[in-house]
Amino acid sequence: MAYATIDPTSLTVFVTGATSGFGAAIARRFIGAGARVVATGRRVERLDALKAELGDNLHVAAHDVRDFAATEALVAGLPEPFRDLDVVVANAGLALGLKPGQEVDISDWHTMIDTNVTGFVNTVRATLPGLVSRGRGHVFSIGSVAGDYPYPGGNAYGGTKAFVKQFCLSLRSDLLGKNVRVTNIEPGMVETEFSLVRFKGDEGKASTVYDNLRGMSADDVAETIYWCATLPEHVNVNRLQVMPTDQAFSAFAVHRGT
Ligand code: NDP
Ligand code: 8X3
Repeated sequence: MAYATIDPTSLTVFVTGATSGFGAAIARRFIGAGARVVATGRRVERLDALKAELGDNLHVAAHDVRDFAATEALVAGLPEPFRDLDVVVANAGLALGLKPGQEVDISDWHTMIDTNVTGFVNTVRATLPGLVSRGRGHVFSIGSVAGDYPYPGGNAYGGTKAFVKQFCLSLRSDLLGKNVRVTNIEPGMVETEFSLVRFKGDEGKASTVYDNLRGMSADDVAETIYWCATLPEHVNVNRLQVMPTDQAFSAFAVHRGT
């Protein structure tokens, strides 16, 4: 007998950070499968282009995830047939720089924390009551291998992704019995605008990150989310770590001679 998955045409998906990278790929994946998608971000011209590409099953809306009131108003004001969300992908986020902690610009730390932590919880808090009251839903956070393993210069970025991971595990406990699933996706290197943002527009530096390796694409990440979201309702993937085959772990660093 065929394995029964969730019918994607029954789903309404809300994805933040859809003007680029993972978010845009997630919107394309779910729309391609017949779902309805609400795609958000700050760059209105990118949202308009996505709308022109993906059509009537896509609703776009601009907001800054750091602004809880704006996020809550956006969710409350969603038009039919986008109002009853099933899948929420709190994806918007960024890394800024790779400097050691003692040299970092404090505003970079603040921006990462405001976006990846405060913006993330804003999205979850604005959407969760609807999922719980409808007795069905799935929240996805985008963690990172940087939240699992430390690396030089990962400081606040890794900290924000460790927060996301632990927050989601706790949220699973809160939601026991509510039929709302929670999954933290933890990708390694994926070629998007992520490194361009991390290196503040330096295209040369950004492209060397992905030079000469079989990296993962945003489509690979979108596929893992689509898979988790369409698994039968009684299955919850708690955490899913995905890396390019050509990325792995390294030995501990040791300083000698002090
Ligand atoms: P991109 O830079 O391509 O996309 C980031 C998205 O986040 C953009 O759509 C951007 O939209 C949005 N965003 C950033 N700040 C805000 C804000 N304040 N309000 C609303 N939207 C915002 O990067 P990725 O697609 O790679 O990153 C997506 C997520 O995946 C991030 O959380 C990132 O940390 C995580 N990640 C990325 C990995 C990678 O290697 N690429 C690996 C592991 C995790 P706009 O600027 O229009 O607002
Ligand atoms: C992005 C992956 O390894 O650049 O979260 O931190 S990494």
